[in-house]
Amino acid sequence: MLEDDTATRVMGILNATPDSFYDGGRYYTPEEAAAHAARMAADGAHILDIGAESSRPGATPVSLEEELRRALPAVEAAVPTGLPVSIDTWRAETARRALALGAVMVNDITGLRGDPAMVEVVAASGCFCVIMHMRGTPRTMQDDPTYTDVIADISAFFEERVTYALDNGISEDRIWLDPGFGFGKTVEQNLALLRHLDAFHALGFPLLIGTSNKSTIGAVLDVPPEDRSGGTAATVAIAIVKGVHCVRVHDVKTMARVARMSDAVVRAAPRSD
Ligand code: HH2
Repeated sequence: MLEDDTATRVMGILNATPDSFYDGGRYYTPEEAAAHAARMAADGAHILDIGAESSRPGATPVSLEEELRRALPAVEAAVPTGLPVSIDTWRAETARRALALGAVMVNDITGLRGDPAMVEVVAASGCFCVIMHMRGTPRTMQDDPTYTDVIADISAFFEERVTYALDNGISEDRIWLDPGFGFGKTVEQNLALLRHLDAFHALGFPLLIGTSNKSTIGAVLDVPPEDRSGGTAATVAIAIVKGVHCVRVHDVKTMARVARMSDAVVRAAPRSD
């Protein structure tokens, strides 16, 4: 999925949820999901990420049955675009069923901690896997998030999780890491994460980040979710300067342009003079 390493990958978000903080309720039916997937493909997405359970702070988990009912038709709607499809879930059964329908990546916001069966599903399928950092669960993650050193603590978490993944049969070349912008971090900690994103390169895995329209942008700019495009663009450009491999975004058309423009500056051939 990273064959041509000159371009930042754009992961388009498709939330088949009624309650996501930004696009809740918009792509709920299979027809809406298919139309949105096709639009994101036309707009320059490289990967489509399907989620069926909101992870916004304080969100209540849905049942497995409900997650399957929402996610599987959306995966079926996204696969025909021909783009790699990622399933945003922490449940092994949802991952297994989505992979059987053609998904090729599991995006697990719990970093393979939410369901003990997940590691085996990922290892057996040979799919890609995003290991994301989150402190606590979506319900509890914003209760007084404290770290000794946010970057060092997340790095230590990644080291432990990567060891777990490798020990359980996931191939090294299938692992991507995501520091979890907005997951159990204060505004200051989220900004520090972006500022020091390059520190995670030492671990040797592709990096993904999802800043799109999140509340840290709202806190800095004092604007509601639907008015955070400029702030999102700034975070995407900065993440690319810091060497991220993939950005997870809602507005693919605009952010694909931000990514291409940033790439043109950052990934140009080194100066020969
Ligand atoms: N953020 C959200 C959900 N999944 N996955 C990864 N790897 N990284 C992220 O930053 C990330 C994620 C939350 O954003 P969104 O899907 O737009 O909202 P909601 O959880 O309310 O559906």
